[in-house]
Amino acid sequence: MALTTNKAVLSWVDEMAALTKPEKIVWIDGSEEQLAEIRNEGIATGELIKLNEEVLPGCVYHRSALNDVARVEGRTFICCRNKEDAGPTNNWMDPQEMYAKLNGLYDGSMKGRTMYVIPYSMSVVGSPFAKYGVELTDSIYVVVSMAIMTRVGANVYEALGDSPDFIKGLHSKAELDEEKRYIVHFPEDNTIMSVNSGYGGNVLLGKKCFALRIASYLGRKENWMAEHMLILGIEDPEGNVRYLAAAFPSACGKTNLAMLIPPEIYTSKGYKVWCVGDDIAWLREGPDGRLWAVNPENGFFGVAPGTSMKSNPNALLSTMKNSIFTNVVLKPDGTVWWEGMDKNPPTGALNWKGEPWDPADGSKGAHPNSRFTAPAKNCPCISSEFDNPQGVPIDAIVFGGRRAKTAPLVYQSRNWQHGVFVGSIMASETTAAATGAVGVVRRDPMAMLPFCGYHMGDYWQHWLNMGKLVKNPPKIFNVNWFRLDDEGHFIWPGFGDNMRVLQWIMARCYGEVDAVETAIGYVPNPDDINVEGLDISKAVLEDLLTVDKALWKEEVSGITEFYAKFGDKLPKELAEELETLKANLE
Ligand code: GTP
Ligand code: SPV
Ligand code: MN
Repeated sequence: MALTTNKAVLSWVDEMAALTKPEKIVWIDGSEEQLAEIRNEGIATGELIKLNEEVLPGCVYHRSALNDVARVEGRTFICCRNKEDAGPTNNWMDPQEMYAKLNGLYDGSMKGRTMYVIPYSMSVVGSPFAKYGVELTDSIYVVVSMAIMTRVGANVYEALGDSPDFIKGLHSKAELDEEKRYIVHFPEDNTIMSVNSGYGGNVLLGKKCFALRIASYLGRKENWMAEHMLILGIEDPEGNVRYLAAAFPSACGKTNLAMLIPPEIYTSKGYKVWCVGDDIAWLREGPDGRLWAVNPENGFFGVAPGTSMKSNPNALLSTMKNSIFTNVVLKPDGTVWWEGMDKNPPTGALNWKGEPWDPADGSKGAHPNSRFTAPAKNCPCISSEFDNPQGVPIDAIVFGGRRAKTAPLVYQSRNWQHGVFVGSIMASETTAAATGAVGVVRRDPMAMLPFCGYHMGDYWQHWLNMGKLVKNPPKIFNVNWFRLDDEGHFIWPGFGDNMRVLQWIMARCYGEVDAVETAIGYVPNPDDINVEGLDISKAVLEDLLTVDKALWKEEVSGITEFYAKFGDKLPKELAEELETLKANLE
């Protein structure tokens, strides 16, 4: 039975049901009883596999199709009326043409299946940041995942009342045909349509589709920002907590940084790090003129490989109950494994494809983009402010990517405008989070290349405008944990030791430490990075902090080429910053 009398919801559900022709419609109310029933149905059909109840209570395993294990950027579209508004970095098609094409693909796609109607909120229901969505899907995996990743419940209908102001999301697995796979956004219609996929980032429509692509478009109209950022709080021994938000491209360390455990020299003094979010931040000016942020999600969809009790215990502990594991190794005892969890690959297990797996044959057991889906509340270091509807005040914005060379361990921009430039020139090696080549350096401005729902030039202008609108904006930094030595090893230890860099960043925000001005911005005095308890020589640290002018001149040509794509949509402030950089390198 329908759980709402909202006419816009009812007529849209009717219309989509007439198109996709499901056998029945189930209205999700968010109750544990209903979810348990649906989970059991998924277990009965094999869509989900129940895991060991003693070790992993409430957990299930899921495999996506072999051709369907990552985001598909080439098949992701922004369909606004004017092609120009989507910009040079998005795929575009005329909305009417795209609706016609999709209607063909959805026609009867749910025959013999159930259509689930999922009401969900991004951010706490009733928060000034909150936005509501309804996702229609024929996938039980999507229902149980959305119930972890977002706030699902009939209270969303109450908050919505009679308003048509919700994001429509239609998802159908259809035939999982990769030639007919489309992830489409109609920002002018508040609509998302996803078809022929079952992979998280393509089908959990609250996440990248809504909370980044649609939300970035809404944020520009409504003077706020939707960003691919983690949010964390650093508590000092006196109990003050200061927050920062950091944008790194997919699989470049947001989850790891957001949950970091500081080195012993910090914990022994009473420092703590609290996680507010690991992937998405919505930011707006607060009443005090600072920039405040919420994490609109309710769970973590994290990269499994490399997650261990050594590298990220907080993430691993988050997955110990009521979680979903996708495309990892399934052990005979009903537990899971992945590369980097420990040094003991299991025998007698099934690999991510569901085949008997012999670790000795050299193949990977888990897919490199295998993931866990875990409730945020499970995280031992979840912030007390996680559910605060007002969010947290942000002192620093940090950009970063995977760069073998060029980018130093950390540097600070000279001011907001220069900081926007620093974000706009971000580059990083591609990872397994999206289909295509891995390890290729590409420009990924603000880590939003695959997620900006409109013209990237307008997006940069919006960033510049926000710096003027917000009376007391955060300071902007750039980090790089991924510099390699000549043998191809990471020079910086990373993970928990990144706390040493965060401490310098916070000290800069509060005017507590000096810095050295270079061509690209302010770099730490090597003595100001605390390396106590770390086996790293001063020479190596100096090397990590060097700004190699020859490499940066190459960088300038790369940026010039990239900026040329944006024509007269490139904000003049950014063109000026590029000129300044060029001059500084002479
Ligand atoms: P998405 O969920 O795809 O947006 O990714 P994410 O940014 O949250 O990435 P995540 O934290 O899951 O990290 C992905 C990979 O980066 C893992 O393989 C980690 O082992 C590696 N990684 C994270 N932090 C560090 C670090 O400080 N140093 C090094 N060398 N590797 C790191
Ligand atoms: C990313 O790729 O940046 C992710 C995973 O966080 S997905 O939800 O698939 O986009
Ligand atoms: Mn992400």
